[in-house]
Amino acid sequence: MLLVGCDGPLSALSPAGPAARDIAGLWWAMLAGAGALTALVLVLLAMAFGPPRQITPTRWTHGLGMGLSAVVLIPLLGAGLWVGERILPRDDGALAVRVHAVQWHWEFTHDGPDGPVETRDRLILPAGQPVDMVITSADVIHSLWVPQLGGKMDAIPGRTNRLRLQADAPGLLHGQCAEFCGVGHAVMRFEVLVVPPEDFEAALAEAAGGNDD
Ligand SMILES: [Cu+2]
Repeated sequence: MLLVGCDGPLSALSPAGPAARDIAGLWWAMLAGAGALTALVLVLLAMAFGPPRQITPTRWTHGLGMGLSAVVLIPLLGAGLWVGERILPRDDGALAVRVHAVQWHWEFTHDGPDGPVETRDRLILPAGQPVDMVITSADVIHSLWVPQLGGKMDAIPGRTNRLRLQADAPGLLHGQCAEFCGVGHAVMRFEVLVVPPEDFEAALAEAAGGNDD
């Protein structure tokens, strides 16, 4: 029942894209691993109250100290590297959106059919294709996070960071600044409008029209 609380628009456990799915899978694997280790510790604790056993020191150091750590840590490290590498942006000509963080809002600049389209606190993405966020900051460190699409990426003054996001299907998702950045941090939220790829240019044109008002 507690897991019901893990659902919702800002939950990394209800993924809506491939990177978020990988991250959620890793989260569940780590939860299972932590559960297994907790159970093992409880078993060892229970055994400690039983009669003394003859366990050689080498068995402790090699078996539990090295063997168990290797069994747990090597797959976890491997999975972490694999997932991490898969969600990195790469030079494959993917769409890019410039993301500029300002105390306390987000400015998104999309490449529209008639030039750049700037939106405030609203990111527009085409469904089913990778889009690279090119992230900068005007003042302090912020962090771009759309939990249902992927991990966080810091927006750091004087630096450009990249984060690849991909959404499965059209819909409205939500994002939030994930690095405390001052009194307005809690309200530094934004919407992610995911549209069918064939409607992407129309959505940008509409957003550009809205900006002129
Ligand atoms: Cu913030």
